[in-house]
Amino acid sequence: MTRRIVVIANRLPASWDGEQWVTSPGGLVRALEPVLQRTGGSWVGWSGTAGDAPDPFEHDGIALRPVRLSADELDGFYYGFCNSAIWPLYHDAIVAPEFHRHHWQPYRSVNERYARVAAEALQPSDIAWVQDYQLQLVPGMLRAFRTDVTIGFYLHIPFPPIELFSRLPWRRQIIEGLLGADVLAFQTRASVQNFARAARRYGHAESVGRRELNWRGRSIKLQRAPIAIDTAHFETVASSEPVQRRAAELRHELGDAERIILGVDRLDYTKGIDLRLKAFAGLLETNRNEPRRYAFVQVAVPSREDVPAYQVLRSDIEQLVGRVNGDYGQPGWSPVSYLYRSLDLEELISYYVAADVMLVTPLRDGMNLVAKEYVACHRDQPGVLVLSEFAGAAEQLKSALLVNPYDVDAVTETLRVATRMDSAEARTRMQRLSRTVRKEDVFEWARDCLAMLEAF
Ligand code: ADQ
Repeated sequence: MTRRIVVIANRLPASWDGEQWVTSPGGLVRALEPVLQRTGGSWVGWSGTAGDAPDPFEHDGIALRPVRLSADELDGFYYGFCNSAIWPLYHDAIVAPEFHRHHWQPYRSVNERYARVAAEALQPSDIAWVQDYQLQLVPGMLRAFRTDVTIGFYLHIPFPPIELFSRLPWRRQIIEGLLGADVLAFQTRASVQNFARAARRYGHAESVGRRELNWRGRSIKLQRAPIAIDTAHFETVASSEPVQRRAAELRHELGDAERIILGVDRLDYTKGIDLRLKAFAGLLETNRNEPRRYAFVQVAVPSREDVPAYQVLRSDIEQLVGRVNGDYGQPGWSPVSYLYRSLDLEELISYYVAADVMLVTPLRDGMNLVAKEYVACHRDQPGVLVLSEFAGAAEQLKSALLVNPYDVDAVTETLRVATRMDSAEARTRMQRLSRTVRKEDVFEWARDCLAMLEAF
């Protein structure tokens, strides 16, 4: 990789903790940091604080270019269009998407601001790499400002089937915005196909084979590039002495239940936390004679607390936790432990290590990194992954127990199988999963994506 890369994402890769800039956790930053440092690249994004943006500055060897967002823009662009229209629409309309002109207008103007800041940061022959659903108009806008750079776009969430996408009042503008890119990359084959169909219908693009479009005289490549994790890091931390000790402690704190089942998600209606709790209640119901055999831990990270649908979800889930514990608990013991907070990485990994069964049952998910993280933490220790068919990860993690998360009885039955699986089968399945997450880690993902852009 020799060309300079400018990443354009909703957020900068660092946030202000009141005293200093701290690098944000997560695989994307971890994978891209070394490439950006080596090629003298930069990153365009919002700092996380509404109001005036800080001047451009350097952090960890990367030039950061903050984009200004006012509190009003944040309401219309981020909470409004991004998270009340696009997010639900692209996730199967699990919650009804809200389409408002007063959200679309700030989406457009904020996208234009990102494109302008990026255009200033770019030099001839650079690669501009735009990230995710918040910035779908940026590729087209950027192309209007700069014709001397290569433009890539990566969608972290699913691209929906045309039957859903066609509801969007601004579907043509979104398609034309995305078609400004030279390479459009998605998590799954299904998303690639969905996008190609929408581009033909609403952008009048022509397909040239399965992975290329022709649009207004330009060739546009479509790529399937499932995102991944820093597998080696998770493996190392999981086998470290403090984590092993903490995992044993957690098992004890959970009443030394025979089987510990774990769910870890941002608190989001796409994650299927409510149906999962009902499935666990089904397992308890059929095992009333062994009340303390199973413990279920649900860790939920606070998310988008200003969006009404998320407030309703939180209270629904809390009621459900109360009901299951009321129905099946005993004095001094509750079958569901519910933690509404973010955990630091070491503590999160201790939970992964402690869990016999990981229950990942989103109703729709672009990829789901939690599933991959659990596998990485169980390379040398028993564990069973139950995974929704509707997570992008299911295209790769075929040796998991795959379930339809809407079928509560089937999830209960799968949980029963998972909690009783003999250790030889569990080991074989985990070894296969482990090979996949080792081979296809986040560094491989970044290499794949950037190689495609570099070749353009
Ligand atoms: P998310 O919807 O946030 O991501 P996911 O892929 O599971 O979903 O990533 C969540 C990340 O948050 C994981 O790395 C996990 O470790 C971390 N996390 C979860 N719970 C935590 C907790 N309690 N404390 C601390 N950290 C926690 C979006 C898309 C996904 C896609 C990713 C990446 O919705 O489909 O996989 O982007 O592209």
